[in-house]
Amino acid sequence: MAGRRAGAGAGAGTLLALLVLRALGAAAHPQCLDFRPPFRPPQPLRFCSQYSAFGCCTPEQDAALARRFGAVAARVDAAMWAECAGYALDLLCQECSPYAAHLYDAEDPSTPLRTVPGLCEDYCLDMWQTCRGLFRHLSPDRELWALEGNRAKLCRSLSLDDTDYCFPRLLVNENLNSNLGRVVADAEGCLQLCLEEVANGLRNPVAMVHARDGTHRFFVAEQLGLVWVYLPDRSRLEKPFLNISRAVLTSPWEGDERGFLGLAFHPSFRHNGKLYVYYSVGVGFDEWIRISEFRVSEDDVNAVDHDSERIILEIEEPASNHNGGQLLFGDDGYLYIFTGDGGMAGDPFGKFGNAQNKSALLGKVLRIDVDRNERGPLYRIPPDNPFVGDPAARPEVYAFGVRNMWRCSFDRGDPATGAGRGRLFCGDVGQNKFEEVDLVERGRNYGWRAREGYQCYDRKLCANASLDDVLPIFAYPHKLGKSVTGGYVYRGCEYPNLNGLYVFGDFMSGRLMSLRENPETGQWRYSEICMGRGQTCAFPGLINNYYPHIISFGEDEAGELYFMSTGMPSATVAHGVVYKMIDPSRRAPPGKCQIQPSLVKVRSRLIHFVPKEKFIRRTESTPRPTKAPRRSRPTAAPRRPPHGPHGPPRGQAPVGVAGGGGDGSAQPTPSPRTAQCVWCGRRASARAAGAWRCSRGDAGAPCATTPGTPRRRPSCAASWAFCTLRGRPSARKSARGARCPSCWTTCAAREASATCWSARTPAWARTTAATRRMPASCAAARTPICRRAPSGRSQGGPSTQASQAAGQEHSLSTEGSCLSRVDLTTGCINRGLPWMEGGAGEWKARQSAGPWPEKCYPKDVDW
Ligand SMILES: *[C@@H]1O[C@H](CO)[C@@H](O)[C@H](O)[C@H]1NC(C)=O
Ligand SMILES: *[C@@H]1O[C@H](CO)[C@@H](O)[C@H](O)[C@H]1NC(C)=O
Ligand SMILES: *[C@@H]1O[C@H](CO)[C@@H](O)[C@H](O)[C@H]1NC(C)=O
Ligand SMILES: [Ca+2]
Ligand SMILES: [Ca+2]
Repeated sequence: MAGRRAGAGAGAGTLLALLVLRALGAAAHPQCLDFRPPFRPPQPLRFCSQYSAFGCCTPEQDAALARRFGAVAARVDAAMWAECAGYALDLLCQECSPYAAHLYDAEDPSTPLRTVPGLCEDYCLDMWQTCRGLFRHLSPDRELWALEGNRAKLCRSLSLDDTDYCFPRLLVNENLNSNLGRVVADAEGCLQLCLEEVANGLRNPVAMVHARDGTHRFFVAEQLGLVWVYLPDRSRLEKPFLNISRAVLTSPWEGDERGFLGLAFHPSFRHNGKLYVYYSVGVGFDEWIRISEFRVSEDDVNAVDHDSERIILEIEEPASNHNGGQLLFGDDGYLYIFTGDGGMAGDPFGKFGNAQNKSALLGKVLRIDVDRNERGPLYRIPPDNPFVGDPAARPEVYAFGVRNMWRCSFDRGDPATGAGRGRLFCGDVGQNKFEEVDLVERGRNYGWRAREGYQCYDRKLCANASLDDVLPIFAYPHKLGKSVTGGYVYRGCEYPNLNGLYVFGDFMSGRLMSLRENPETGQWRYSEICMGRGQTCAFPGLINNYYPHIISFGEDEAGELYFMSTGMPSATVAHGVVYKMIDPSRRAPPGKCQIQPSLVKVRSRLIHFVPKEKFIRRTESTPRPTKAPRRSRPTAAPRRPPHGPHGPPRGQAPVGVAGGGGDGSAQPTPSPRTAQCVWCGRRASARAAGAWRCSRGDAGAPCATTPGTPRRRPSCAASWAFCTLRGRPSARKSARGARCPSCWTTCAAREASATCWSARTPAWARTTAATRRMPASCAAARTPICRRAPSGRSQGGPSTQASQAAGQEHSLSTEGSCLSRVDLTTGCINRGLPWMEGGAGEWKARQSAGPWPEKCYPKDVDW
C-alpha cells in the first residue's frame, strides 16, 4: 500500500514524513471551541455581527463577548481605546469564528487552549505598534503579558505556523471560505460526511427502528431473529426485546437472503403495544415468508410477549433469494409490505413472472389494514387499494413490477413546510445491469421483469404498449455497485444542510450515495457520499471509515439518520456496526435539537456502549505540490489522489478511508515519534536532530497525519493585512493584490462595527466628541465581514443566486477574488456606508447609484 511509505523506516521515509508534516501543519477545518461544527445562530449576533450568518456563538455567548468588550473599554485609557477598539473587537470575536478551534488551537481537545487567537505576523506587528497594551486586558496569560515589551517574541508566540490560516488572513482564504457552511464536496463532487459509531457487535443488523412512543429507544434487529433495545444513551439491554431465532430460517452462508428481515411498530404502539415482523420460515421442505403481529409484554415495555404472535400473512417462496422484507406504516395508518419476486433469476415463475402478475403476492408492494383485527379477519383491504374490484388481481396489491425492494422509507417531509411528506422511496435490487431507486405510487407498475433500470430486460413484455411502467428516479450500473440498499430522506434536526437529501447505499460495493431533488424541475441530482478527507472528520468521537456491506438504513425517533453495515455478511458473524451520519460542516444551533425522552422502566441489565472503531489518520502517499496551483484552477487541486492512498480505485472494495475491512490496526501508522509530536510540528524550531520535541507539553497528542487543503496564498491576503492598518492611506497603495479594489471597504466596515460598539461604552463617551465622528449609520454596519464578490461575473455567482433563491443562509461562498462587504442576510453587497471615505472609487460611485440591481452585483462593474 502506497500510504505505508510515508510512515515507514528512516532515511527517505523520514524526509517524506517531514514534508508531509510541513504541509499539514495548519490544515484547518470549521470547528468551534466546543469541538463541534459551527452553526447559524438563531438570531443575528449584535456584537460579533460578522458571525451572524455562520459561526460558533449563540446570542448569549455574543452578549458575553460584548460585556468583555465593555469591560476592556472601561479599563484602558480613552486615547488608547480610540485607537484600539477595532483590535479588541477583532480578537474577542474570533471565538465566534467558524474556525475558532483552529485559531485557538482547540482542534485537538488534549492540547491547551490559546487565550488569544493565532494572529498573522503583519497584523500582530501592527497591532503591537499602537495597541500592545491591550493584550493584558484580553488574556489572563501572564506569560503573554511578560512578552508585551518584545514585539518579535510576542508576535511569534501568537503566530500560527501556516500563514494562510492565521487571523485575519483566514477570512480571505478561499479554500476555507468558499464552501463554508455547506456540505463540502471534494474535487470529484463527493459529499464529505463523517460517522459516529452507535452500536457494534451485531450479527447482520437488518433493521433499526423506533417505536414513535416518546422514549427515543431504538431497536436493532439481527437476521438471526433477535431484536435488541437500546436506550437513548446507547446502552443496550442485555435481554433481547424479541428472540424468535428458533422459528427463523436462515444460515451462516454469506449473502443468505433469508431470515428475520423487517419489523415495524404500530403507529399507536404507545397505546396498543403492537408490532409487526417479517421473517423466513421453513415449512417441511418449503420456504415461506411470514408477517406476524406481536404485542409487547404487559409487565415489561422492553420485551415482547412471545406468546402473543398472530400470523397475519404467509406467502410461499419458490426460491431462497429475493424475499423482500420491508414493513412500514404509512401516514394513512396502513401496513405496507414489500415482497420480492420469489427468487431465481429473471423472475421465471408463471407465464410472465410474478412481478407483472397481479394475482401473485410476490414482486409487489402490498397494503393492508391491521387495525381492529381482534375479532374477525386478521387484516382488511383498504377500500382505496388500486385493484380492489379487479378479478385478475389480489386486492392487497398496492404497486407491482417489483424485483426485490430492499429497504424503503416514507419521507417525513420538510420540518418547516412539510413538503415531500409521505413520498415512498425504495431501492429495487437489479438483475444483471442496473440498481434502481423508485418513488412508489399507488397502483403503478415498476417495470420488472419487462425492464431493469431504464433498460428492457424481457424485450417482448417491454414492447407491450400496456406496460405503462414508472421509471426509477435513479439507476446505476453494476460497476458502481451490485445490490442497492434503499435509505431515507434526511429530515432530522441536527444537520440542517442534509435536509431533503435522500441517502442510500450499495451492499456489495459499500458505496454511499445521495439524491437531491430540484423542486423546480423534479430532477434528481446524484452525489456520492465520501468520508471527509483530511481533517474534515477530526472531531472528537467521529470516525471516517465503515464496513463495506451496507445492509440497511435507519432513523431514530428524532429523525437522525443511521446505517448498518458489516465486514462479513454472515448471519452468525458479529461484525455489524450501526453508524450515525454526521455533517461536519454545520450543525443546528446549540439547544435547538434537545430531546426529552420519556422514561422507561428497565428490568434487564444494561450494557454500556463502548465504541471500537477509530478515526483513521492517514499520511499522504505523495508530497503536496509546493507551488500554488494556477489561478484558473478550481479551489483545490484534486485532494484525492487518483488512487486512494490505501489502494484500489473507488467503486471496488474499500469504503471510507479504510481499505477493505476498516480495521484501524491494519492501516499504515506513522512512527511513534511522529505520532506524538505532530501538534508540535508547527513549532519547527523546537525540532532537534530529526526528532520532534514538544514545546507545549502536548507530547502524546494524537497524530494529525492527515493532509489539509493545498496551501495557497489568496491574492487578497496580503492586502488584507494592509487593510488592517486601519485604513491608512498607504494601505491602498501597498496592497499587492491588484484584484482587490474594494479591500479598502473591509477596513472601513470593520472599523464601523467597532465604532458602533464603542459608542455604547464609557470610553467612547469620553473620546468620541473630540476624536471621532459617530458613523451616520451604525445600523448599516451590521455585517462587517469580508466576502469575495464574484469575479468576472456580471450578476453574482450561481451559488449566491441559488442561496438567495432558496432563502438560505450559508451565503458565505462565492468564487472570485475580491473583498467586499456583503450583507449576509440578503446575500447582497451592503450599500450605504456614507461615512466611508477614501474607499475604492467605484464603491463611492455605486453609493450614489441608487438601489443595487436585482442580483445585488452591478452588471457594469468588473469585480
Ligand atoms: C434466543 O433463543 C434461542 C432459542 O430459543 C436460545 O438458544 C438463545 O439463547 C436465545 N438468545 C438470547 C440472547 O436470549
Ligand atoms: C399468476 O399468479 C397466480 C398465483 O401465483 C398463478 O396461479 C397464475 O397462474 C399466474 N398467472 C400467470 C399468467 O402466470
Ligand atoms: C400486452 O399485455 C397485456 C396485459 O398484460 C396482454 O393482455 C396482451 O396480450 C399483451 N400483448 C402482447 C402483444 O403481448
Ligand atoms: Ca425467495
Ligand atoms: Ca423498475
